[in-house]
Amino acid sequence: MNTNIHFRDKNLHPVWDKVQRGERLTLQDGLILFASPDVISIGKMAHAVQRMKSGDAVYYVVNQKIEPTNICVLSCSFCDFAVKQGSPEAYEMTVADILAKLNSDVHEVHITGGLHPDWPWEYYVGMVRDIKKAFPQLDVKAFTAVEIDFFHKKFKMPIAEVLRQLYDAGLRTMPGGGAEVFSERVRKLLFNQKIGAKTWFDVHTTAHRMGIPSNATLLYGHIETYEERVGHMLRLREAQDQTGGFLSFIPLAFQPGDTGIKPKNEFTSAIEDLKTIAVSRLMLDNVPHIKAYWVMLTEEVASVALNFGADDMDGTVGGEKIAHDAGAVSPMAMAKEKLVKIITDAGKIPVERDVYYNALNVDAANVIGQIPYLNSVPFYAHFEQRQFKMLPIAPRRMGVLAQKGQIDAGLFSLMDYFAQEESLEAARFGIASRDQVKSVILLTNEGWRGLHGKTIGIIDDTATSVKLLQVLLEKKYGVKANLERMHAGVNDYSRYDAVMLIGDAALRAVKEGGTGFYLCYDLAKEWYDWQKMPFVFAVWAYRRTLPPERKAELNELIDTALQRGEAEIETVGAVHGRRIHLTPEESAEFLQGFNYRLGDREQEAMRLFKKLIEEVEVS
Ligand code: V47
Repeated sequence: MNTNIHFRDKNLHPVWDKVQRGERLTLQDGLILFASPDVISIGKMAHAVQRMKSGDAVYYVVNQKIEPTNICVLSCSFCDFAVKQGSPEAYEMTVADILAKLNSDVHEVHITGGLHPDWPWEYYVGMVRDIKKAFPQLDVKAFTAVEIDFFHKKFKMPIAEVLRQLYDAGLRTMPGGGAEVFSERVRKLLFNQKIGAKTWFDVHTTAHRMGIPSNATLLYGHIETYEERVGHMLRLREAQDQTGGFLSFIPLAFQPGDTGIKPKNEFTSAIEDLKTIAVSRLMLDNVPHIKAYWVMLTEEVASVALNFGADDMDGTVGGEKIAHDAGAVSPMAMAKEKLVKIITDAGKIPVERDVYYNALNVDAANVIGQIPYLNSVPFYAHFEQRQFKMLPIAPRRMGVLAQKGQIDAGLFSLMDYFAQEESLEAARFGIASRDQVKSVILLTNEGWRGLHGKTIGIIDDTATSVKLLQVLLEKKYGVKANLERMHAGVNDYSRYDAVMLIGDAALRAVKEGGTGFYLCYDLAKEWYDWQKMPFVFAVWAYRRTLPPERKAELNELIDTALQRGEAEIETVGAVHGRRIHLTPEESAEFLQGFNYRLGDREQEAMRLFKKLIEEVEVS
């Protein structure tokens, strides 16, 4: 990490050393962070981690919050939203009321509400199904673990069955609410009728295993201690190690309102909010995104949080009531243009996303697409950005954004470069195998020829490796199989006869196993054994319309960064590698398997592959 921090609090030194080495922080480290007055240094550490994970990207989604009813069988003391049936403030929405709040610009609908004593199961399933039918472009993020557990008990169905029926109706992710604080002490005092940590985790991990990713929240700033806050993060980190299904963590600042827990105007301070965001980023090393939920933080604090570890602003959030009923002073919704401006003003790239954090649109100049895998680290570790901004993005998505003219340069998947040769100019840098790579793999229990007519799950990220697989299947082995893309979060492979993984996901599967398959084919090795050629996976390319001096500058920046990266090939991947559980030696050995400069043999290999894919496409 190329961040210099001048610590005022010397107690933070050992914590920073650990962060730089990619080592995990402990409960004690978390407490040191919360106890420290050196908020700026904590923010800088968190920002360095944020940049390693998300580059300059800050995500948002055009979303609508729907709270179908405020009638709730529970009475949690921190909640000013819920009322009892018959109360003058009670409301109930019909599906028609809900549909009237949505439109074709919305990408995500976030549904949570009170636990209604009378509504039938079919109402909930029908709500999701009807929303999806009326607005197919929209992704449904619905029902907290508290609601799922309520359905499980009320309708006498196992949790997995509740989730399966909702998934079949169109639910794709779950929100992170209802976690509050994973502390029995706090639960007994503030929400003793509500589910505890065990049930919350049971619901989320069941969802993850079914391919439904989710978020996690922490309600802070009421009666909890720092130890309870950090303990909460550690429990989440542990669960994430098991399933990998949490997409984002959202610290929710307590809004006192009329709850009586704190005086009405005793909001959390901006310092407390920023510290909590930063500590979350530092503790939760395995959670991809930290959300600055502007509704509860205020727009001003949320915008500063974008340099304190947060890389997600949630979204436009039309229709929110839970926080506003408890006195939140933020507006009821934010225009997309305003979100974009806040993110731009923070020096970041506004990235409009879907529920899985796939980038749909970026709205900035001088954006460089960055492949977020270990194999690309030698390009980026010493890349001096100057006026450029970095967007880590899966190879296939980078191609889509380049096609829209939203990316100026990047390490493109070879197939995307082939498809856009007219608008993209290649440099002589890229990622090529020598013989094997270990990070483009086919996992199966069949030999190659046994895969004829079978279904192969394909990781969603890939543009080129999927073509390499097709070429190998059809031209090398004479086999035709059904290739089916798996969406993000799928880690139950039992319905596939084989799966193809790339990048860090492949490296982890090779190292840790547990995929249910015992054969592992390295596609680069398969190619090499067949053609005695390297395989080019990715190529650096620039938009042809970039001014020549900009292209020359980029060429020089890449070359200089790569010279340093290659000189340090033994160590440059150690921190990234540790995140995916590789030892520094394993990371070094892995990186040594690539050529990063594309010479004549690589050019020849590219031409050969192009010819073969044309033949496969024709046949
Ligand atoms: O679980 C209730 C909290 C949560 C108050 O997953 C309060 O993307 C502050 O979970 N002050 C619901 N918070 C909101 C939520 C959420 C929000 C944004 C994004 C996502 C996501 C999830 O609101 C509840 C509870 O923890 N809450 N009352 C209050 N007075």
